[in-house]
Amino acid sequence: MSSLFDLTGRTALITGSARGIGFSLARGLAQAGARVIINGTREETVAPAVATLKSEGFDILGRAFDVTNETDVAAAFKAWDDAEVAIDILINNAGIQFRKPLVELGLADWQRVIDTNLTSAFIVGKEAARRMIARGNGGKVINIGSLTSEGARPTVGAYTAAKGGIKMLTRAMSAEWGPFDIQANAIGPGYILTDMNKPLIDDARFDAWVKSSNPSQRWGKPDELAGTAVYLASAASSYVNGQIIFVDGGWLSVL
Ligand code: GCO
Repeated sequence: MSSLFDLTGRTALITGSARGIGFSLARGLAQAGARVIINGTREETVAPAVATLKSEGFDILGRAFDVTNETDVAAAFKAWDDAEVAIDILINNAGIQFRKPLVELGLADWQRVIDTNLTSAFIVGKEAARRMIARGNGGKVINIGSLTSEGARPTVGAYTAAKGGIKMLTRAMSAEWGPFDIQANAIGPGYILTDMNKPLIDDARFDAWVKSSNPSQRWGKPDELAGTAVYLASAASSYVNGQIIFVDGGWLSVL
């Protein structure tokens, strides 16, 4: 059974993995045997993340590029083609948050959130899937959703629209790529202790709301998402497709 979860011999690209949830997923997949490619927008953040995981004995590559820029993404995949680095697992994790009421939200800020949180999954997913299909060995695509893939709260409208789109893009990917033995699924994290959520964690009222809204009565930790990512990246989920698995302490299961 344990070999079902073994990622030895696989290469995983995780976007937005220089810190936060993405970095925890990178460590988790590396612990399961994968070679992992760290991505971020800046070399100054990618390099230390690569060094940290390498110092822990893992097989790590890194590349700084903008996942919202089609030219940058194509150049990254060309470089991996030339180096004969075949990506078997893609985790579309890159994301930003921008909290403002919709009536005050500027179009540029709306577009930036949609581009980073949703469009990047299309741009990077397309490049990865083309190669997985051409190689004929199947593959795994894991998109990072959110509680806001299912429900909304005020002031995070662009993020919510993007994360709702992630749920349906995941299903579209499964519909088109399933015949090539590529499983596309999503993970829906609950409220997780990350830098992005620090303003919320530090807000006593919001903190109390999070703790009272899920049966686990606490915030999740980034490392608590790694097991689900390894499962979806491995042979253990070979007949799981188009799903979103919520790792939310039970938030969406209770009234
Ligand atoms: C917010 C948070 C959430 C969480 C997460 C919940 O402002 O409400 O940023 O969006 O990050 O997505 O699942």
